[in-house]
Amino acid sequence: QKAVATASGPAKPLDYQEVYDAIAKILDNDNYDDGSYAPVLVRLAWHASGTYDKNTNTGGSNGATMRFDPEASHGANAGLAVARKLLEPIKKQFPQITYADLWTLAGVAAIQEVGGPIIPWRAGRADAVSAEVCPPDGRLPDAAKDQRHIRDVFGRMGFNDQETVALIGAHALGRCHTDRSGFEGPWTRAPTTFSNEYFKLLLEEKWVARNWTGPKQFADKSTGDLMMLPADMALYNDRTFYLQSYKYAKDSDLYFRDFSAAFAKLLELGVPFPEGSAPMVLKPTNA
Ligand code: CCH
Repeated sequence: QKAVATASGPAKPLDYQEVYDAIAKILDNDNYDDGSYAPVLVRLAWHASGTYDKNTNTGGSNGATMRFDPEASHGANAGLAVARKLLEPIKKQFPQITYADLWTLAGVAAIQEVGGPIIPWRAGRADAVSAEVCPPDGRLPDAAKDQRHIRDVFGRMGFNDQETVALIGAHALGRCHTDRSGFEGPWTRAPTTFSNEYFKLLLEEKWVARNWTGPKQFADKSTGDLMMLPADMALYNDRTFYLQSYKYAKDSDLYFRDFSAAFAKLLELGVPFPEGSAPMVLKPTNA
């Protein structure tokens, strides 16, 4: 990391644990959604990274290109201004960190602070200076589509079926908002706790088409309070995805290990880290 020289001598190098702790402090807010910004920060880290195309080595978290239009206005990114704005005071407090590092670190902090696994994280992303390197629209998955599309999109990023299923299990967290995606509701009854609940519910509940005027989505037959997107149902309808989901529903430790590896990989897709850079472990605040 670059040390900034000041009148009183060289500034001390950035301590990423301090940045982590500052992010951890602003996660809770009783007046926002289910009481935490963690889910929307996880979604920001994912959408910043999931534009990666392994064939052209374009997209991905390097650059933090979602600061610019057209990417900021891509339909898939609706609502993520909330997450980007939330992190502005942290960027002001630690001007040395790049947006690209900050957004991915915030995703790590969000997962860890709501009870998820430790995610080894690396610094070294640079910020783009203009919109020229924004990825084209349409690289993130379409929630209305089925397993063929999901496999195509995650395959383009470089993920296999097992990693794809592990990543989508992040829908244990958060909810859909009608004013963002058009869909509505949470996937689990504890949307601010990281867990394998998504897989348990996907396999144990009976899912029926929701009767409403919004886009096609599914509701649990017993209460109608929970939801699945058509793309979530791909994990039920595809045999390989189903068997992997079953493993995660049965074995929470396995799920946590696999999610950690897949999410760490996601955040690093396409990033040209400096030679010798190594992943670090940031301590959860309750540890
Ligand atoms: Fe997702 N996701 N996601 N998702 N997502 C939405 C919300 C969250 C898809 C569609 C949607 C991943 C994969 C997929 C989160 C994390 C991940 C929403 C609602 C849609 C639609 C947005 C809204 O209305 O606010 C589809 C399709 C796929 C793959 O096929 C992956 C991978 C991750 C992370 C690893 C999180 C967290 C949320 C909740 C956000 C919030 O604000 O509560």
